[in-house]
Amino acid sequence: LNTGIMRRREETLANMCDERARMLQDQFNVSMNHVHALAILVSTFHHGKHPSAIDQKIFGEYTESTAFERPLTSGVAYALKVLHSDRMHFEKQHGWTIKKMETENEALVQDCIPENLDPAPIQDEYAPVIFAQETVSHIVSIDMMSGKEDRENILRARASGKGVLTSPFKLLKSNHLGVVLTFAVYNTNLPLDATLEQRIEATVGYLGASYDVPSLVDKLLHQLASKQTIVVNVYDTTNASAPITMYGTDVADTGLLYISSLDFGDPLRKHEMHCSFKQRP
Ligand code: WA2
Repeated sequence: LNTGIMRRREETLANMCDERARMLQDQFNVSMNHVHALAILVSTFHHGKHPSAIDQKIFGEYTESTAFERPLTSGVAYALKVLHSDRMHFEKQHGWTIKKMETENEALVQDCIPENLDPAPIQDEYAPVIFAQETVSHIVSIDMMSGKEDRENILRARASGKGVLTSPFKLLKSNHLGVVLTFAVYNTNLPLDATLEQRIEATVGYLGASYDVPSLVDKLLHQLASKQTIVVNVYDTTNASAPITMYGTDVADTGLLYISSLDFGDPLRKHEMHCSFKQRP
């Protein structure tokens, strides 16, 4: 093949890949900003108003009718920070016990039927979900600190005051890998240089969004009608020597490969989009 054609082919791949990566990153950024705004909404109208102006019904309706503002998310939910000393009072008030995410029986956890879940064992503190968008109503009453990825996200969110992302993991009631975005909700306006202790003390809850990456990226790529031309894979490359596939299936290399960088706003996580042509020239 002549080098001019080769160069054009490389350029086409780079442009297509960068365009898709930018679209994914922009849509992620848009929804991240809206999840942040939801955290402020909960702070203002649930914690900042007595009595609270938000209950499950209002949260469910509001988040469902604003879902179009959060592309790529499969649902949002709010978990409360509950110390062990407040557990009894909390459970009596809500009329249910705080549930554990992990049980001996993996199948039952994935089904996520609350009656099948065990009560959370005694811990210093819990993060039970009290409000949820209809699409993730199955996580209401589950202690989010009892799941490894969710727990790490909660601890990092409240320590940083920023939106934080998990590594890809299998979400409840889903057969796909997904990621969770978390913002901490505080009961005071913390100074930018607040200490970790101040941040933990001021934390009242956690607003989180789940992203079912494969189905949502699929939807995005379909809008571009190029699925016949290029193969797209998205990776979490936080651990450079062990990338995790978030989207796509590793297919036979057709020679040309182009890598676009992706920035999902959490400096601790690294992501990349890998593109190649489906057919050799
Ligand atoms: N949301 C939906 N499905 C999940 C999940 C989750 N976490 N974890 C596992 N499957 C309420 O960070 C607080 C949402 C967690 C937020």
